[in-house]
Amino acid sequence: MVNQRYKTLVIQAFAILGFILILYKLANRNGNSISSPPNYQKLAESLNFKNNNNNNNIDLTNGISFGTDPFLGKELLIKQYQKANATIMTLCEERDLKGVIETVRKLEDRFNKNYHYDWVFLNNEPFSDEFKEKVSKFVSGNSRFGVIPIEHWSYPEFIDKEKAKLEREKMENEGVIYGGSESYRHMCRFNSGFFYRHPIMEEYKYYWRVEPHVEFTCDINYDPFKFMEDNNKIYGFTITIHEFLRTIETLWDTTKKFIKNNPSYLPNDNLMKFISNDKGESYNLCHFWSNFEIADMDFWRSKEYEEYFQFLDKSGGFFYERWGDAPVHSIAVSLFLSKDKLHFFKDIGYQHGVYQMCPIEDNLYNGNKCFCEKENDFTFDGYACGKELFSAMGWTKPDNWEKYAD
Ligand SMILES: Nc1nc2c(ncn2[C@@H]2O[C@H](COP(=O)(O)OP(=O)(O)OP(=O)(O)O)[C@@H](O)[C@H]2O)c(=O)[nH]1
Ligand SMILES: [Mg+2]
Repeated sequence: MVNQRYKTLVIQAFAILGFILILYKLANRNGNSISSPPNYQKLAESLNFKNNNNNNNIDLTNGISFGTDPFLGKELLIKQYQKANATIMTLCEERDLKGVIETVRKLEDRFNKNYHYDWVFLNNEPFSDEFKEKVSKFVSGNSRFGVIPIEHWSYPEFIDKEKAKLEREKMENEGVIYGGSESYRHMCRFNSGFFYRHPIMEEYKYYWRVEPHVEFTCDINYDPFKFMEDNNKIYGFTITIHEFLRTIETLWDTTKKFIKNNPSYLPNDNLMKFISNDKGESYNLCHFWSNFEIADMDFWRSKEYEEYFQFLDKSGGFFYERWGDAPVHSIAVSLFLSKDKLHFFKDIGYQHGVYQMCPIEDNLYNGNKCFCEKENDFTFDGYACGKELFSAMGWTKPDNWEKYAD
């Protein structure tokens, strides 16, 4: 009898012990939360992420998106991710506060909340503490605020200010957009030849230029900076458009003089066909709309571009006409780069003012949760330069392009 009770007790004890053991195992499998701290490195490796040899970071460019893995935790993945040496950049003024926050919230929502890239704000005047505080709250990376040195935002000594004033008045009377604006000209010249020399920007290689009040209409489920780096791209864009001839009347002749002096700066496989319909005789006014740019600043810092900018600057066209940084950048990348260094971000839905790029291919539109009307896509509009671009690049247009052209 006693023996029987003893046996039952032993069996019960083993059953309880077994039950505790099973519970312990289960707890360990479901989140590592009970006994020991989780080994995320091991977990990540077990999920087959590529290990980056030189720094032991995990390369997730071909992996999952950060927001989707409840097992590893987003923050941890972000910490281990090897980001590109890159920053988002916005040139703006104090009065742009609302538009800046609007833009920041949109790009954070669609992209940067998963990557935490820095965001540099530049101004020709100091930002107030209030502006900095209010904006920083919405940036998931570091917010950095820089004042532009006066020599990057003023008249060089070779400019005749009286002549510049007369030309501005003329353009204003003709109703040319921003024709009478002095600050617009400083802005265009700064964006053409100086932003990448700002001490804060000098710390980075890649930048993504964004403006106040713009829209990002699709999710960006990968890192465009890493894309640029991994694919050796130098200049990325979303929208092409024609320039107003009146603002750049002598830009092409000045460029032709520069080319004549430096023919070796033009690789054979450049994109001259995009900007000229007659092998360089004249400019067809096509350019990449530079309010959106993802690019490698080493190009702007190169000997070729630096000499080109200096040559243009000396001719005075930034002040006597109203040369925009968009045609200047576009001409330079089209002439001095092999065309495979350029990239059309046809998946990044983007709107600036009345023009937008809305992905017209179904897989992109549906896969990236786009919130835009394909009918409004500007790519193949007559005033855009999509047709010139696809032809110059030798690309096949999407099957449905005619449906969205006009
Ligand atoms: N700090 C500063 N930023 C400026 C100034 N003028 C323009 N910007 C910025 O430079 C960029 C381009 O200026 P915009 O006025 O948007 O020029 P735009 O895109 O050609 O013209 P819109 O079609 O009106 O947008 C924007 O990011 C502006 O915030 C200025 O005087 N000071
Ligand atoms: Mg703008």
